[in-house]
Amino acid sequence: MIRDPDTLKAFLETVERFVRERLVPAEQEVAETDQIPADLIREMKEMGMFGLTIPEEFGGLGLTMEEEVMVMLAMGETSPAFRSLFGTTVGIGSQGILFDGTAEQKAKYLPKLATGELLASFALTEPEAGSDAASLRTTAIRDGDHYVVNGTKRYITNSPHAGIFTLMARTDPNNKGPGGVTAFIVEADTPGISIGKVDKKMGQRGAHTADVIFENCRVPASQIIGLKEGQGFKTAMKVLEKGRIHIAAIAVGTAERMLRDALNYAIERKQFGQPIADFQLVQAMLADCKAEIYAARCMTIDAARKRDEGQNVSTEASCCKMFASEMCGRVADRAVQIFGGAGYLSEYGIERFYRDVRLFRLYEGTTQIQQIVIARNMIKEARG
Ligand code: COS
Repeated sequence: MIRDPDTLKAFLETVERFVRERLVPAEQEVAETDQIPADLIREMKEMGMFGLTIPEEFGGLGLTMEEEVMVMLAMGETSPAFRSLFGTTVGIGSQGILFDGTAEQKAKYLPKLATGELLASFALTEPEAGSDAASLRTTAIRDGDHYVVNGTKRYITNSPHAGIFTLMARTDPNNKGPGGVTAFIVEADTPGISIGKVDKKMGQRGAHTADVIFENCRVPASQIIGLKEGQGFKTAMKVLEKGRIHIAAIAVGTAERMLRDALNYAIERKQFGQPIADFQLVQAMLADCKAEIYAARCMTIDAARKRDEGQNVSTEASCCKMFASEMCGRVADRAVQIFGGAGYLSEYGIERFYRDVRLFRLYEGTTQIQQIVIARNMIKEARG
């Protein structure tokens, strides 16, 4: 749902200009230094990027899902690391508080998240619990009016910078399934929390992930999201469902950028006396990319609109996350192919995107998890 087309258009133009004039020129520097310059972070905060999804009453922009998709399509036009900087704060890190938190929890945290004063991370994955999220082993054992948390969370995006964690921990050791999991808001400066060394990744340099280790970390019972034990897995699933539409949009946007770079290169690069864009085998690759991007774009917008209408979009969210991320991988591969030998050299930038987008097929649910969600929903519906 687009609430006011003129307001959205003006905001999108601001984002597009920022991406074009400030972020694209900084891509190589970020890749080399693994740091996003402080002035760019400040500008993103000023633009409201950390508050995209936080309701206006808490100081954010309160974008609908469809509006958020439009912004992510625009952000896709540059290195995914820039999106990642605010992605956990507008997405998986904050939305659990918004969906299931108490009025006090929302009032305390959402305004600071909206301005970017506070960054949020989502702490679900563990060394032994990834796709099988319900098997997580981190424990939170009640002790008076606190819970004592012990365990390790892995690959936690933005954890070195986070002010709060949306933490999923097992409060009922006798319940090894999803019902034993509770979601907490844990402030990062709580004694007993330490952050591991920043992971060395295949791509997305500038976006930082690390382990988060909890050792006898005492968290007040008042920090349970919604004050209800045993609801954490459902909160996590709801958050991830929305996140999957967001990731689909960023995958579409990034694919569009790679295709444009490949098209421009194909028009400039001459072989056998003519631009390689005039060869039909190159044209086939360009056309396949265009059609697949168009399909993923339509799917993502459709899923967003249905979610805004209040429909259950579990299946659609997984369909568009799976299709868009896999499509983005194919586009990246063809783009490198069109660049030929230049595609393998870092100075042309396309190999960086090729590595960066590989993550889209993995995080917020692998392609195989999306397949499981889609098929399970189909079977459930058919059985009635
Ligand atoms: N919204 C609301 N509730 C949901 C839900 C959703 N999208 N998905 C599941 N639930 C609920 C179920 O309805 C069920 O509730 P009841 O017990 O009341 O029936 C409960 O959550 C457990 O669901 P389910 O039985 O499907 O859990 P499983 O352990 O079988 O796990 C998968 C399901 C595999 C889909 C889940 O573990 C998953 O999504 N894994 C991937 C995790 C992931 O994306 N990790 C990325 C890390 S963060 S970057």
